[in-house]
Amino acid sequence: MIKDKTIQSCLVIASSNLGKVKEYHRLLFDLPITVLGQPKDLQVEETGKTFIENARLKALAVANATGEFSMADDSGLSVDILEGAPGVHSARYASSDEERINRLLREMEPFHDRSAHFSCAICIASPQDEILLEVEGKCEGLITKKPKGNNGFGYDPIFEVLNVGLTFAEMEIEHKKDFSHRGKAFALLKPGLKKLFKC
Ligand code: ITT
Repeated sequence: MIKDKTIQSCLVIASSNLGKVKEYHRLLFDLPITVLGQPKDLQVEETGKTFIENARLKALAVANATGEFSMADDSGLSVDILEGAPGVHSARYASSDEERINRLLREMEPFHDRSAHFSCAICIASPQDEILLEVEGKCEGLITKKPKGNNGFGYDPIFEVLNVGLTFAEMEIEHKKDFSHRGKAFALLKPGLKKLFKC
């Protein structure tokens, strides 16, 4: 049965990353949308070459599996001196957040230039296999020499926001969204999301 889009009120967050999911709950809290988690056993292969391609793949797979609108986020850290690595491979760079951070710090040891940016692509898909909305946000910064701060997730302890002087892990979730790649992407998404959910 094709769902009537005029009564759409549920949105599945197509992510198994608890750090991301927590940030989306915060970003969506003032909208009258019922936020659902994705099925636990669902694995989507990220075969895209860009963040937006991977966000589309995840959003379509989860919308299809659940029969609900879904929102996927593909994001990652690109380091200038490493020619954009780890980039779309950020999650696969090592097997835990701690090992990913250690690997990146090791690879950057010989270099003086610590410039990097975070990217976030968000895509909303329908169960009818349509991409409804897609946006991208970026945040410029520097890779620190050692981890700083205890908040957040992933690479947050080693990413210092340009001209702010704090790592994401030194910011509260509320503060991070004002600077982050995800906060910026979501700000671009929000008007379209409100139209889609008629709120
Ligand atoms: P899903 O695909 O299920 O959403 P994932 O962790 O595999 O989860 P990605 O493929 O988008 O997500 O990989 C993103 C990687 O970049 C992952 O290692 C994250 O921890 C890291 N990352 C993304 N946004 C981040 C942020 O705001 N702070 C720190 N690390 C971040």
